[in-house]
Amino acid sequence: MPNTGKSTFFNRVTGASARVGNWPGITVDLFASKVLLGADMVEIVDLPGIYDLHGFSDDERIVRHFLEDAAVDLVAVVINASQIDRQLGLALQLRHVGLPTALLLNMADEAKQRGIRIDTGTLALELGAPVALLSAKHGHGQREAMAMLAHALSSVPRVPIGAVRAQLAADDRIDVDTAAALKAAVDIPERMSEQLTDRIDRVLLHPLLGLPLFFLLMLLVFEGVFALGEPLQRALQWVFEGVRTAALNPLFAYAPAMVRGFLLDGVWSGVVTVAAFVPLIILFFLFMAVVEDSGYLSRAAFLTDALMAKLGLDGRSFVMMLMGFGCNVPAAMGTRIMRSRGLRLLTMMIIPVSLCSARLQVFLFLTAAIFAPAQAPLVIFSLYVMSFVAAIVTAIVFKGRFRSDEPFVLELPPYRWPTLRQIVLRAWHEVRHFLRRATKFIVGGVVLIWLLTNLPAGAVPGSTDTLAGMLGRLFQPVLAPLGIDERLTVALIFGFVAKEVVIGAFAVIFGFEGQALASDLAARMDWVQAYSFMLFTLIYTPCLSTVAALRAEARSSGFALISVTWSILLAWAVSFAFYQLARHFGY
Ligand SMILES: Nc1nc2c(ncn2[C@@H]2O[C@H](COP(=O)(O)OP(=O)(O)OP(=O)(O)O)[C@@H](O)[C@H]2O)c(=O)[nH]1
Ligand SMILES: [Mg+2]
Repeated sequence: MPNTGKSTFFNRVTGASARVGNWPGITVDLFASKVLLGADMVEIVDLPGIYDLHGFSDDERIVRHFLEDAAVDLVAVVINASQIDRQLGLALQLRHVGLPTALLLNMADEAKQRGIRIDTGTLALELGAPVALLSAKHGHGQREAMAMLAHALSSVPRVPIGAVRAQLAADDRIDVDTAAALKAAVDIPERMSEQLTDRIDRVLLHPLLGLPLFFLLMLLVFEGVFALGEPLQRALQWVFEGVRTAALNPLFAYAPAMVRGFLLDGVWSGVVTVAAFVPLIILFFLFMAVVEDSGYLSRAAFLTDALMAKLGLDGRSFVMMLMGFGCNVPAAMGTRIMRSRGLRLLTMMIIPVSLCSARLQVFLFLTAAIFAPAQAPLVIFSLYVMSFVAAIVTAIVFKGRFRSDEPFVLELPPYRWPTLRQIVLRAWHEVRHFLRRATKFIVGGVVLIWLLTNLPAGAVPGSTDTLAGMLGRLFQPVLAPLGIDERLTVALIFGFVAKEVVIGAFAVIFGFEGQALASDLAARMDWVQAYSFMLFTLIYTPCLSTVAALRAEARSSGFALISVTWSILLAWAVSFAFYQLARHFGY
Protein backbone atom coordinates (compact mmCIF):
# COMPACT_ATOMS: atom_id res chain seq x y z
CA MET A 1 0.00 0.00 0.00
CA PRO A 2 1.16 3.60 -0.54
CA ASN A 3 2.74 5.47 2.35
CA THR A 4 3.31 2.40 4.53
CA GLY A 5 7.09 2.81 4.86
CA LYS A 6 8.36 0.49 2.12
CA SER A 7 11.09 2.90 1.05
CA THR A 8 11.99 3.61 4.68
CA PHE A 9 12.47 -0.13 5.25
CA PHE A 10 14.30 -0.52 1.94
CA ASN A 11 16.70 2.31 2.82
CA ARG A 12 17.37 0.85 6.22
CA VAL A 13 18.23 -2.65 5.05
CA THR A 14 20.09 -1.70 1.88
CA GLY A 15 21.70 1.60 2.91
CA ALA A 16 20.20 3.17 -0.20
CA SER A 17 18.51 6.57 -0.24
CA ALA A 18 15.20 6.06 -2.00
CA ARG A 19 12.94 9.06 -1.55
CA VAL A 20 10.72 8.90 1.54
CA GLY A 21 7.80 11.19 2.33
CA ASN A 22 4.56 11.28 4.25
CA TRP A 23 2.39 11.25 1.16
CA PRO A 24 1.03 8.32 -0.86
CA GLY A 25 2.79 7.91 -4.19
CA ILE A 26 6.35 9.01 -3.46
CA THR A 27 7.94 6.03 -5.17
CA VAL A 28 6.87 5.65 -8.79
CA ASP A 29 9.66 3.56 -10.20
CA LEU A 30 11.57 0.41 -9.28
CA PHE A 31 14.62 0.73 -7.06
CA ALA A 32 16.79 -2.32 -6.60
CA SER A 33 19.69 -3.04 -4.30
CA LYS A 34 21.62 -6.16 -3.28
CA VAL A 35 22.10 -7.23 0.32
CA LEU A 36 23.29 -10.27 2.20
CA LEU A 37 20.30 -12.02 3.76
CA GLY A 38 21.24 -15.02 5.86
CA ALA A 39 23.74 -16.83 3.67
CA ASP A 40 22.37 -15.61 0.35
CA MET A 41 22.97 -12.54 -1.73
CA VAL A 42 19.48 -11.27 -2.55
CA GLU A 43 18.22 -8.44 -4.65
CA ILE A 44 15.57 -6.33 -2.96
CA VAL A 45 13.30 -4.20 -5.11
CA ASP A 46 11.36 -1.23 -3.73
CA LEU A 47 8.05 -0.91 -5.56
CA PRO A 48 5.51 1.90 -5.75
CA GLY A 49 2.60 1.41 -3.36
CA ILE A 50 -0.68 0.15 -4.80
CA TYR A 51 -4.21 -0.03 -3.38
CA ASP A 52 -5.13 -3.18 -5.22
CA LEU A 53 -3.84 -5.47 -7.90
CA HIS A 54 -6.41 -4.46 -10.48
CA GLY A 55 -5.72 -0.72 -10.51
CA PHE A 56 -5.27 1.23 -13.71
CA SER A 57 -2.80 3.98 -12.90
CA ASP A 58 0.69 3.76 -14.40
CA ASP A 59 2.39 2.91 -11.12
CA GLU A 60 -0.08 0.12 -10.42
CA ARG A 61 0.61 -1.25 -13.87
CA ILE A 62 4.34 -1.15 -13.16
CA VAL A 63 3.84 -3.25 -10.04
CA ARG A 64 1.56 -5.72 -11.80
CA HIS A 65 3.97 -6.21 -14.67
CA PHE A 66 6.83 -6.62 -12.28
CA LEU A 67 5.03 -9.32 -10.31
CA GLU A 68 4.01 -11.10 -13.49
CA ASP A 69 7.30 -10.98 -15.33
CA ALA A 70 10.12 -10.85 -12.83
CA ALA A 71 9.80 -14.28 -11.19
CA VAL A 72 10.20 -12.87 -7.70
CA ASP A 73 11.21 -15.32 -4.99
CA LEU A 74 9.29 -13.58 -2.25
CA VAL A 75 6.90 -10.66 -2.02
CA ALA A 76 7.36 -8.76 1.24
CA VAL A 77 4.00 -7.04 1.64
CA VAL A 78 4.40 -3.95 3.80
CA ILE A 79 1.25 -2.67 5.44
CA ASN A 80 0.55 -0.01 8.04
CA ALA A 81 -0.21 -1.91 11.25
CA SER A 82 -2.33 0.95 12.57
CA GLN A 83 -4.65 0.52 9.57
CA ILE A 84 -4.47 -3.25 9.42
CA ASP A 85 -8.24 -3.56 9.15
CA ARG A 86 -8.21 -1.69 5.83
CA GLN A 87 -4.95 -2.97 4.42
CA LEU A 88 -4.86 -6.68 5.14
CA GLY A 89 -6.99 -7.47 2.09
CA LEU A 90 -4.16 -6.66 -0.31
CA ALA A 91 -1.86 -9.17 1.39
CA LEU A 92 -4.52 -11.84 1.00
CA GLN A 93 -5.10 -10.86 -2.60
CA LEU A 94 -1.40 -11.47 -3.35
CA ARG A 95 -1.46 -14.72 -1.42
CA HIS A 96 -4.49 -15.93 -3.38
CA VAL A 97 -2.87 -15.36 -6.76
CA GLY A 98 -0.17 -17.78 -5.69
CA LEU A 99 2.68 -15.40 -4.99
CA PRO A 100 4.97 -16.41 -2.14
CA THR A 101 4.33 -13.69 0.44
CA ALA A 102 5.59 -12.58 3.80
CA LEU A 103 3.83 -9.85 5.73
CA LEU A 104 5.66 -6.91 7.28
CA LEU A 105 3.41 -5.02 9.68
CA ASN A 106 5.16 -1.66 9.76
CA MET A 107 4.53 1.37 11.98
CA ALA A 108 4.28 -0.78 15.08
CA ASP A 109 4.85 2.42 17.05
CA GLU A 110 1.72 4.08 15.73
CA ALA A 111 -0.35 0.93 16.15
CA LYS A 112 0.75 0.69 19.77
CA GLN A 113 -0.11 4.34 20.35
CA ARG A 114 -3.61 3.68 19.13
CA GLY A 115 -3.98 0.69 21.38
CA ILE A 116 -4.07 -1.84 18.55
CA ARG A 117 -2.86 -5.29 19.56
CA ILE A 118 -1.84 -7.85 16.97
CA ASP A 119 -1.10 -11.50 17.65
CA THR A 120 1.42 -12.16 14.90
CA GLY A 121 1.53 -15.93 15.52
CA THR A 122 -2.21 -16.37 15.05
CA LEU A 123 -2.23 -13.99 12.11
CA ALA A 124 0.50 -16.02 10.40
CA LEU A 125 -1.54 -19.18 10.86
CA GLU A 126 -4.69 -17.52 9.51
CA LEU A 127 -2.88 -16.14 6.47
CA GLY A 128 -0.65 -19.11 5.87
CA ALA A 129 2.28 -16.69 5.55
CA PRO A 130 4.96 -15.53 7.97
CA VAL A 131 4.35 -12.20 9.74
CA ALA A 132 6.68 -9.72 11.44
CA LEU A 133 5.84 -6.57 13.35
CA LEU A 134 8.32 -3.71 13.05
CA SER A 135 8.92 0.00 12.96
CA ALA A 136 11.15 0.76 10.00
CA LYS A 137 11.53 4.40 10.87
CA HIS A 138 12.98 3.71 14.29
CA GLY A 139 14.60 0.40 13.39
CA HIS A 140 12.64 -1.60 15.96
CA GLY A 141 12.04 -5.23 15.06
CA GLN A 142 14.17 -4.94 11.96
CA ARG A 143 16.52 -7.79 12.82
CA GLU A 144 13.61 -10.14 13.52
CA ALA A 145 11.94 -9.07 10.28
CA MET A 146 15.08 -9.80 8.29
CA ALA A 147 15.41 -13.21 9.95
CA MET A 148 11.80 -13.94 9.10
CA LEU A 149 12.39 -12.96 5.47
CA ALA A 150 15.53 -15.10 5.27
CA HIS A 151 13.62 -18.07 6.64
CA ALA A 152 10.65 -17.49 4.33
CA LEU A 153 12.96 -17.19 1.35
CA SER A 154 14.61 -20.54 2.05
CA SER A 155 11.32 -22.37 2.55
CA VAL A 156 8.99 -21.10 -0.18
CA PRO A 157 8.71 -22.85 -3.53
CA ARG A 158 9.82 -20.83 -6.55
CA VAL A 159 7.11 -19.46 -8.81
CA PRO A 160 7.68 -19.92 -12.53
CA ILE A 161 7.26 -16.84 -14.74
CA GLY A 162 3.76 -16.54 -16.11
CA ALA A 163 2.09 -18.55 -13.35
CA VAL A 164 0.77 -15.40 -11.76
CA ARG A 165 -0.91 -13.90 -14.76
CA ALA A 166 -3.34 -16.78 -15.11
CA GLN A 167 -4.68 -16.34 -11.62
CA LEU A 168 -4.90 -12.59 -11.24
CA ALA A 169 -8.68 -12.62 -11.49
CA ALA A 170 -9.66 -15.02 -8.72
CA ASP A 171 -10.19 -13.10 -5.50
CA ASP A 172 -13.81 -13.41 -4.39
CA ARG A 173 -13.09 -15.09 -1.07
CA ILE A 174 -10.79 -12.38 0.13
CA ASP A 175 -13.25 -10.28 2.08
CA VAL A 176 -14.41 -13.28 4.07
CA ASP A 177 -10.87 -14.40 4.81
CA THR A 178 -9.75 -10.91 5.79
CA ALA A 179 -12.58 -10.60 8.28
CA ALA A 180 -11.76 -13.99 9.77
CA ALA A 181 -8.06 -13.24 10.12
CA LEU A 182 -8.75 -9.87 11.72
CA LYS A 183 -11.20 -11.37 14.16
CA ALA A 184 -8.80 -14.07 15.25
CA ALA A 185 -5.59 -12.10 15.56
CA VAL A 186 -6.23 -8.38 15.90
CA ASP A 187 -7.66 -6.32 18.71
CA ILE A 188 -8.66 -2.80 17.70
CA PRO A 189 -10.05 -0.56 20.46
CA GLU A 190 -13.70 0.36 19.89
CA ARG A 191 -13.21 4.12 20.03
CA MET A 192 -9.78 5.44 19.16
CA SER A 193 -8.55 7.93 21.73
CA GLU A 194 -8.80 11.62 20.80
CA GLN A 195 -5.97 11.91 18.30
CA LEU A 196 -3.49 14.76 18.31
CA THR A 197 -3.76 14.79 14.52
CA ASP A 198 -7.44 15.75 14.68
CA ARG A 199 -6.72 18.57 17.05
CA ILE A 200 -3.93 20.01 14.89
CA ASP A 201 -6.06 19.63 11.78
CA ARG A 202 -8.88 21.61 13.32
CA VAL A 203 -6.57 24.63 13.15
CA LEU A 204 -4.47 23.94 10.06
CA LEU A 205 -7.39 22.84 7.90
CA HIS A 206 -9.68 25.62 9.11
CA PRO A 207 -11.89 26.72 6.17
CA LEU A 208 -10.85 30.37 6.47
CA LEU A 209 -7.50 30.25 8.22
CA GLY A 210 -6.10 27.21 6.42
CA LEU A 211 -4.71 28.84 3.28
CA PRO A 212 -3.40 32.03 4.92
CA LEU A 213 -1.63 29.80 7.46
CA PHE A 214 -0.12 27.78 4.64
CA PHE A 215 1.32 30.89 2.97
CA LEU A 216 2.49 32.27 6.30
CA LEU A 217 4.28 29.01 6.98
CA MET A 218 6.00 29.09 3.59
CA LEU A 219 7.06 32.69 4.20
CA LEU A 220 8.53 31.66 7.54
CA VAL A 221 10.44 28.90 5.79
CA PHE A 222 12.07 31.48 3.51
CA GLU A 223 12.88 33.84 6.35
CA GLY A 224 14.43 30.94 8.22
CA VAL A 225 16.45 29.75 5.24
CA PHE A 226 17.86 33.23 4.67
CA ALA A 227 18.60 33.95 8.31
CA LEU A 228 20.61 30.75 8.65
CA GLY A 229 21.92 30.40 5.12
CA GLU A 230 23.32 33.82 4.22
CA PRO A 231 26.18 33.74 6.74
CA LEU A 232 27.01 30.20 5.59
CA GLN A 233 27.07 31.25 1.98
CA ARG A 234 29.29 34.27 2.69
CA ALA A 235 31.67 32.10 4.65
CA LEU A 236 31.94 29.69 1.76
CA GLN A 237 32.57 32.51 -0.71
CA TRP A 238 35.27 33.82 1.59
CA VAL A 239 36.92 30.39 1.66
CA PHE A 240 36.82 30.09 -2.14
CA GLU A 241 38.34 33.55 -2.57
CA GLY A 242 41.00 32.67 -0.05
CA VAL A 243 41.90 29.49 -1.90
CA ARG A 244 42.19 31.44 -5.10
CA THR A 245 44.47 34.23 -3.81
CA ALA A 246 46.56 32.03 -1.55
CA ALA A 247 46.98 28.95 -3.71
CA LEU A 248 45.65 29.07 -7.25
CA ASN A 249 46.90 32.49 -8.37
CA PRO A 250 50.52 31.79 -7.35
CA LEU A 251 50.27 28.25 -8.72
CA PHE A 252 49.25 29.39 -12.19
CA ALA A 253 51.23 32.64 -12.18
CA TYR A 254 53.62 31.41 -14.84
CA ALA A 255 51.16 29.44 -16.93
CA PRO A 256 50.27 30.85 -20.35
CA ALA A 257 47.56 33.51 -20.09
CA MET A 258 45.12 31.42 -22.11
CA VAL A 259 45.47 28.38 -19.82
CA ARG A 260 45.24 30.51 -16.68
CA GLY A 261 42.19 32.31 -18.00
CA PHE A 262 40.51 29.06 -18.96
CA LEU A 263 41.14 27.25 -15.69
CA LEU A 264 40.73 30.11 -13.21
CA ASP A 265 38.30 32.54 -14.84
CA GLY A 266 36.45 29.79 -16.66
CA VAL A 267 36.11 26.56 -14.76
CA TRP A 268 37.02 27.67 -11.23
CA SER A 269 35.02 30.92 -11.20
CA GLY A 270 31.99 29.30 -12.73
CA VAL A 271 31.87 26.29 -10.48
CA VAL A 272 32.58 27.99 -7.14
CA THR A 273 30.08 30.75 -7.78
CA VAL A 274 27.42 28.10 -8.14
CA ALA A 275 28.75 25.96 -5.29
CA ALA A 276 28.47 28.80 -2.77
CA PHE A 277 24.70 28.48 -3.02
CA VAL A 278 24.56 24.83 -2.11
CA PRO A 279 24.24 25.47 1.67
CA LEU A 280 21.19 27.69 1.07
CA ILE A 281 19.64 25.05 -1.15
CA ILE A 282 20.28 22.31 1.37
CA LEU A 283 18.74 24.41 4.13
CA PHE A 284 15.70 25.05 1.99
CA PHE A 285 15.25 21.33 1.48
CA LEU A 286 15.77 20.52 5.12
CA PHE A 287 12.90 22.87 5.92
CA MET A 288 10.84 21.39 3.10
CA ALA A 289 11.66 17.87 4.28
CA VAL A 290 10.15 18.74 7.64
CA VAL A 291 7.06 20.19 5.97
CA GLU A 292 6.77 17.18 3.69
CA ASP A 293 7.56 14.39 6.08
CA SER A 294 5.36 15.78 8.84
CA GLY A 295 2.31 15.13 6.64
CA TYR A 296 1.57 18.81 6.03
CA LEU A 297 2.06 18.39 2.28
CA SER A 298 -1.08 16.27 2.11
CA ARG A 299 -2.90 19.03 3.98
CA ALA A 300 -1.71 21.47 1.34
CA ALA A 301 -3.33 19.22 -1.24
CA PHE A 302 -6.51 19.23 0.78
CA LEU A 303 -6.54 23.02 1.21
CA THR A 304 -6.04 23.69 -2.48
CA ASP A 305 -8.21 20.89 -3.85
CA ALA A 306 -11.29 23.08 -4.38
CA LEU A 307 -9.31 25.77 -6.20
CA MET A 308 -7.47 23.19 -8.29
CA ALA A 309 -10.75 21.53 -9.26
CA LYS A 310 -11.85 24.82 -10.84
CA LEU A 311 -8.71 24.66 -12.97
CA GLY A 312 -9.40 21.13 -14.12
CA LEU A 313 -6.79 19.75 -11.71
CA ASP A 314 -6.93 18.35 -8.20
CA GLY A 315 -4.99 18.47 -4.93
CA ARG A 316 -2.44 15.98 -6.19
CA SER A 317 -1.44 18.34 -9.00
CA PHE A 318 -0.70 20.94 -6.37
CA VAL A 319 1.50 18.53 -4.46
CA MET A 320 3.35 17.63 -7.66
CA MET A 321 4.01 21.33 -8.14
CA LEU A 322 5.39 21.57 -4.64
CA MET A 323 7.59 18.57 -5.41
CA GLY A 324 8.71 20.43 -8.49
CA PHE A 325 10.26 22.94 -6.08
CA GLY A 326 12.98 20.36 -5.72
CA CYS A 327 13.35 19.28 -9.30
CA ASN A 328 10.78 19.22 -12.09
CA VAL A 329 11.90 15.80 -13.34
CA PRO A 330 10.69 13.60 -10.44
CA ALA A 331 7.57 15.77 -10.21
CA ALA A 332 6.72 14.89 -13.81
CA MET A 333 7.29 11.23 -12.99
CA GLY A 334 5.15 11.58 -9.87
CA THR A 335 2.08 12.18 -12.02
CA ARG A 336 2.00 8.43 -12.60
CA ILE A 337 -0.28 8.07 -9.59
CA MET A 338 -3.03 9.70 -11.67
CA ARG A 339 -5.27 7.49 -13.71
CA SER A 340 -6.77 9.90 -16.17
CA ARG A 341 -4.45 10.81 -19.02
CA GLY A 342 -6.01 14.26 -19.35
CA LEU A 343 -5.28 15.06 -15.72
CA ARG A 344 -1.72 13.77 -16.04
CA LEU A 345 -1.02 15.88 -19.11
CA LEU A 346 -2.54 19.00 -17.62
CA THR A 347 -0.48 18.52 -14.45
CA MET A 348 2.62 18.01 -16.59
CA MET A 349 1.85 21.28 -18.36
CA ILE A 350 2.04 23.21 -15.09
CA ILE A 351 5.01 21.41 -13.51
CA PRO A 352 7.69 23.16 -15.64
CA VAL A 353 6.80 26.56 -14.15
CA SER A 354 7.37 25.30 -10.64
CA LEU A 355 10.35 27.05 -9.12
CA CYS A 356 13.03 24.34 -8.91
CA SER A 357 16.21 24.44 -6.87
CA ALA A 358 18.38 25.36 -9.86
CA ARG A 359 16.30 28.46 -10.53
CA LEU A 360 16.35 29.19 -6.84
CA GLN A 361 20.14 29.49 -7.07
CA VAL A 362 19.83 32.11 -9.79
CA PHE A 363 17.24 34.04 -7.80
CA LEU A 364 19.17 33.87 -4.56
CA PHE A 365 22.21 35.21 -6.32
CA LEU A 366 20.52 38.07 -8.15
CA THR A 367 18.37 39.00 -5.17
CA ALA A 368 21.38 39.19 -2.89
CA ALA A 369 23.23 41.28 -5.50
CA ILE A 370 20.49 43.77 -6.36
CA PHE A 371 18.06 44.00 -3.43
CA ALA A 372 18.51 45.07 0.19
CA PRO A 373 18.86 42.19 2.69
CA ALA A 374 15.49 42.97 4.27
CA GLN A 375 13.74 42.75 0.89
CA ALA A 376 15.38 39.48 -0.18
CA PRO A 377 13.00 36.95 1.42
CA LEU A 378 10.02 38.92 0.09
CA VAL A 379 11.42 39.01 -3.43
CA ILE A 380 11.99 35.25 -3.38
CA PHE A 381 8.55 34.69 -1.92
CA SER A 382 7.02 36.84 -4.68
CA LEU A 383 8.69 34.60 -7.26
CA TYR A 384 7.11 31.54 -5.67
CA VAL A 385 3.77 33.29 -5.86
CA MET A 386 4.47 34.08 -9.53
CA SER A 387 5.24 30.43 -10.06
CA PHE A 388 1.72 29.59 -8.91
CA VAL A 389 0.21 32.38 -10.98
CA ALA A 390 1.95 31.05 -14.09
CA ALA A 391 0.64 27.57 -13.27
CA ILE A 392 -2.91 28.88 -12.91
CA VAL A 393 -2.73 30.75 -16.22
CA THR A 394 -1.34 27.64 -17.92
CA ALA A 395 -4.10 25.46 -16.47
CA ILE A 396 -6.79 27.89 -17.59
CA VAL A 397 -5.40 27.94 -21.12
CA PHE A 398 -5.04 24.17 -21.45
CA LYS A 399 -7.86 22.76 -19.35
CA GLY A 400 -10.19 22.53 -22.33
CA ARG A 401 -7.64 20.43 -24.15
CA PHE A 402 -6.77 18.00 -21.39
CA ARG A 403 -9.89 16.91 -19.56
CA SER A 404 -10.22 14.73 -16.53
CA ASP A 405 -13.19 13.24 -14.74
CA GLU A 406 -11.25 11.09 -12.34
CA PRO A 407 -12.84 11.21 -8.89
CA PHE A 408 -10.25 11.83 -6.23
CA VAL A 409 -10.43 10.88 -2.58
CA LEU A 410 -7.65 12.32 -0.53
CA GLU A 411 -6.31 10.31 2.36
CA LEU A 412 -4.73 12.40 5.08
CA PRO A 413 -1.87 10.61 6.83
CA PRO A 414 -1.32 11.34 10.52
CA TYR A 415 1.28 13.96 11.45
CA ARG A 416 4.69 12.44 12.05
CA TRP A 417 7.92 13.76 13.50
CA PRO A 418 10.64 13.59 10.89
CA THR A 419 13.67 11.71 12.22
CA LEU A 420 17.20 13.06 12.01
CA ARG A 421 18.14 10.09 9.86
CA GLN A 422 15.57 10.96 7.22
CA ILE A 423 16.54 14.62 7.23
CA VAL A 424 20.20 13.77 6.77
CA LEU A 425 19.31 11.35 3.96
CA ARG A 426 17.31 14.09 2.29
CA ALA A 427 20.15 16.62 2.55
CA TRP A 428 22.55 14.07 1.12
CA HIS A 429 20.09 13.48 -1.71
CA GLU A 430 20.25 17.20 -2.58
CA VAL A 431 24.02 17.37 -2.44
CA ARG A 432 24.28 14.35 -4.69
CA HIS A 433 21.79 15.84 -7.09
CA PHE A 434 23.87 19.02 -7.22
CA LEU A 435 27.12 17.13 -7.78
CA ARG A 436 25.60 15.04 -10.52
CA ARG A 437 24.24 18.09 -12.31
CA ALA A 438 27.49 19.91 -11.68
CA THR A 439 29.57 17.32 -13.45
CA LYS A 440 27.03 16.91 -16.21
CA PHE A 441 26.05 20.50 -17.00
CA ILE A 442 27.86 23.12 -14.99
CA VAL A 443 31.44 22.26 -15.88
CA GLY A 444 30.57 21.63 -19.51
CA GLY A 445 28.47 24.77 -19.64
CA VAL A 446 31.07 27.11 -18.20
CA VAL A 447 33.79 25.67 -20.40
CA LEU A 448 31.67 26.26 -23.48
CA ILE A 449 30.78 29.77 -22.37
CA TRP A 450 34.39 30.57 -21.68
CA LEU A 451 35.25 29.51 -25.20
CA LEU A 452 32.43 31.56 -26.67
CA THR A 453 33.40 34.66 -24.70
CA ASN A 454 37.11 34.33 -25.63
CA LEU A 455 36.93 33.35 -29.30
CA PRO A 456 37.76 34.28 -31.98
CA ALA A 457 41.37 34.83 -30.98
CA GLY A 458 42.20 38.51 -30.83
CA ALA A 459 38.79 39.70 -29.70
CA VAL A 460 38.69 41.40 -26.30
CA PRO A 461 37.31 38.69 -23.94
CA GLY A 462 33.65 39.24 -23.11
CA SER A 463 33.29 42.02 -25.68
CA THR A 464 30.71 42.20 -28.43
CA ASP A 465 33.28 40.96 -30.97
CA THR A 466 33.36 37.48 -29.46
CA LEU A 467 31.13 34.60 -30.53
CA ALA A 468 29.05 35.07 -27.38
CA GLY A 469 28.63 38.74 -28.21
CA MET A 470 27.39 37.87 -31.69
CA LEU A 471 25.00 35.29 -30.29
CA GLY A 472 23.68 37.84 -27.83
CA ARG A 473 23.20 40.41 -30.59
CA LEU A 474 21.23 37.94 -32.64
CA PHE A 475 18.55 37.72 -29.95
CA GLN A 476 18.61 41.38 -29.00
CA PRO A 477 15.56 42.40 -31.04
CA VAL A 478 13.43 39.93 -29.05
CA LEU A 479 14.97 40.35 -25.62
CA ALA A 480 15.84 44.04 -25.47
CA PRO A 481 12.18 44.99 -24.83
CA LEU A 482 12.43 42.88 -21.64
CA GLY A 483 15.47 44.79 -20.41
CA ILE A 484 17.72 41.81 -21.06
CA ASP A 485 21.04 42.84 -22.62
CA GLU A 486 23.42 40.86 -24.83
CA ARG A 487 25.42 39.32 -22.04
CA LEU A 488 22.39 38.22 -20.06
CA THR A 489 21.00 36.74 -23.26
CA VAL A 490 23.94 34.37 -23.49
CA ALA A 491 23.29 33.23 -19.92
CA LEU A 492 19.64 32.61 -20.82
CA ILE A 493 20.55 30.56 -23.87
CA PHE A 494 22.69 28.30 -21.72
CA GLY A 495 19.99 28.25 -19.09
CA PHE A 496 17.88 26.37 -21.58
CA VAL A 497 20.17 23.38 -21.10
CA ALA A 498 20.13 23.65 -17.31
CA LYS A 499 19.48 26.55 -14.94
CA GLU A 500 22.48 25.55 -12.86
CA VAL A 501 24.65 27.00 -15.60
CA VAL A 502 23.21 30.51 -15.39
CA ILE A 503 25.19 32.04 -12.54
CA GLY A 504 28.27 30.09 -13.55
CA ALA A 505 27.77 31.77 -16.93
CA PHE A 506 27.57 35.19 -15.26
CA ALA A 507 30.89 34.55 -13.58
CA VAL A 508 32.56 33.66 -16.86
CA ILE A 509 30.86 36.34 -18.96
CA PHE A 510 31.50 39.21 -16.55
CA GLY A 511 34.87 37.90 -15.43
CA PHE A 512 34.25 38.02 -11.67
CA GLU A 513 33.30 35.51 -9.02
CA GLY A 514 31.42 35.59 -5.70
CA GLN A 515 31.03 39.00 -4.04
CA ALA A 516 32.89 40.85 -6.79
CA LEU A 517 30.49 39.45 -9.37
CA ALA A 518 27.52 40.55 -7.26
CA SER A 519 28.80 44.13 -7.02
CA ASP A 520 29.60 44.21 -10.71
CA LEU A 521 26.06 43.09 -11.57
CA ALA A 522 24.55 45.62 -9.19
CA ALA A 523 26.40 48.36 -11.04
CA ARG A 524 25.20 47.11 -14.41
CA MET A 525 21.51 46.52 -13.89
CA ASP A 526 18.70 48.03 -11.84
CA TRP A 527 16.04 46.09 -9.98
CA VAL A 528 13.51 46.26 -12.81
CA GLN A 529 15.91 44.57 -15.21
CA ALA A 530 16.90 42.01 -12.60
CA TYR A 531 13.29 41.15 -11.78
CA SER A 532 12.37 40.93 -15.44
CA PHE A 533 15.31 38.57 -15.99
CA MET A 534 14.19 36.48 -13.03
CA LEU A 535 10.61 36.29 -14.30
CA PHE A 536 11.85 35.05 -17.65
CA THR A 537 14.15 32.53 -15.96
CA LEU A 538 11.28 31.34 -13.78
CA ILE A 539 8.83 30.66 -16.56
CA TYR A 540 10.74 29.54 -19.65
CA THR A 541 11.69 25.88 -20.13
CA PRO A 542 13.45 24.63 -16.98
CA CYS A 543 16.06 22.38 -18.58
CA LEU A 544 16.59 19.69 -21.18
CA SER A 545 16.17 16.92 -18.60
CA THR A 546 12.66 18.13 -17.85
CA VAL A 547 11.80 18.25 -21.54
CA ALA A 548 13.04 14.68 -21.87
CA ALA A 549 11.04 13.59 -18.83
CA LEU A 550 7.87 15.23 -20.18
CA ARG A 551 8.33 13.53 -23.51
CA ALA A 552 8.89 10.13 -21.91
CA GLU A 553 6.03 10.41 -19.41
CA ALA A 554 3.52 11.74 -21.94
CA ARG A 555 4.86 9.34 -24.58
CA SER A 556 4.57 12.19 -27.04
CA SER A 557 7.09 14.52 -28.63
CA GLY A 558 4.26 16.80 -29.66
CA PHE A 559 3.36 17.34 -26.03
CA ALA A 560 6.96 18.22 -25.14
CA LEU A 561 7.06 20.67 -28.03
CA ILE A 562 3.83 22.36 -26.94
CA SER A 563 5.19 22.63 -23.40
CA VAL A 564 8.46 24.24 -24.55
CA THR A 565 6.78 26.66 -26.94
CA TRP A 566 4.16 27.67 -24.45
CA SER A 567 6.62 28.27 -21.64
CA ILE A 568 8.83 30.49 -23.78
CA LEU A 569 5.87 32.50 -25.02
CA LEU A 570 4.47 32.92 -21.53
CA ALA A 571 7.86 33.88 -20.13
CA TRP A 572 8.30 36.50 -22.80
CA ALA A 573 4.82 37.93 -22.32
CA VAL A 574 5.11 38.15 -18.52
CA SER A 575 8.59 39.73 -18.56
CA PHE A 576 7.56 42.12 -21.32
CA ALA A 577 4.46 43.24 -19.44
CA PHE A 578 6.40 43.67 -16.22
CA TYR A 579 9.34 45.52 -17.73
CA GLN A 580 7.30 47.87 -19.88
CA LEU A 581 4.82 48.66 -17.11
CA ALA A 582 7.56 49.27 -14.56
CA ARG A 583 9.37 51.60 -16.96
CA HIS A 584 6.10 53.28 -17.86
CA PHE A 585 5.52 54.10 -14.21
CA GLY A 586 8.96 55.57 -13.94
CA TYR A 587 10.86 52.84 -12.10
N1 LIG B 1 5.56 6.29 12.76
C1 LIG B 1 6.18 5.63 11.80
N2 LIG B 1 6.31 6.22 10.60
C2 LIG B 1 6.95 5.53 9.64
C3 LIG B 1 7.47 4.24 9.85
N3 LIG B 1 8.04 3.82 8.68
C4 LIG B 1 7.88 4.83 7.80
N4 LIG B 1 7.23 5.87 8.38
C5 LIG B 1 6.86 7.15 7.77
O1 LIG B 1 5.86 6.88 6.81
C6 LIG B 1 5.97 7.80 5.71
C7 LIG B 1 6.00 7.04 4.41
O2 LIG B 1 7.22 6.35 4.27
P1 LIG B 1 7.76 5.85 2.84
O3 LIG B 1 8.92 4.97 3.15
O4 LIG B 1 7.93 6.97 1.90
O5 LIG B 1 6.53 4.97 2.38
P2 LIG B 1 6.35 4.13 1.02
O6 LIG B 1 5.62 2.91 1.42
O7 LIG B 1 7.65 3.95 0.33
O8 LIG B 1 5.39 5.09 0.22
P3 LIG B 1 5.14 5.17 -1.38
O9 LIG B 1 6.47 5.13 -2.04
O10 LIG B 1 4.45 6.49 -1.53
O11 LIG B 1 4.25 4.03 -1.73
C8 LIG B 1 7.22 8.62 5.98
O12 LIG B 1 6.81 9.84 6.55
C9 LIG B 1 7.98 7.79 6.98
O13 LIG B 1 8.78 8.59 7.81
C10 LIG B 1 7.33 3.64 11.14
O14 LIG B 1 7.75 2.52 11.42
N5 LIG B 1 6.67 4.38 12.06
MG1 LIG C 1 8.30 4.50 -1.45
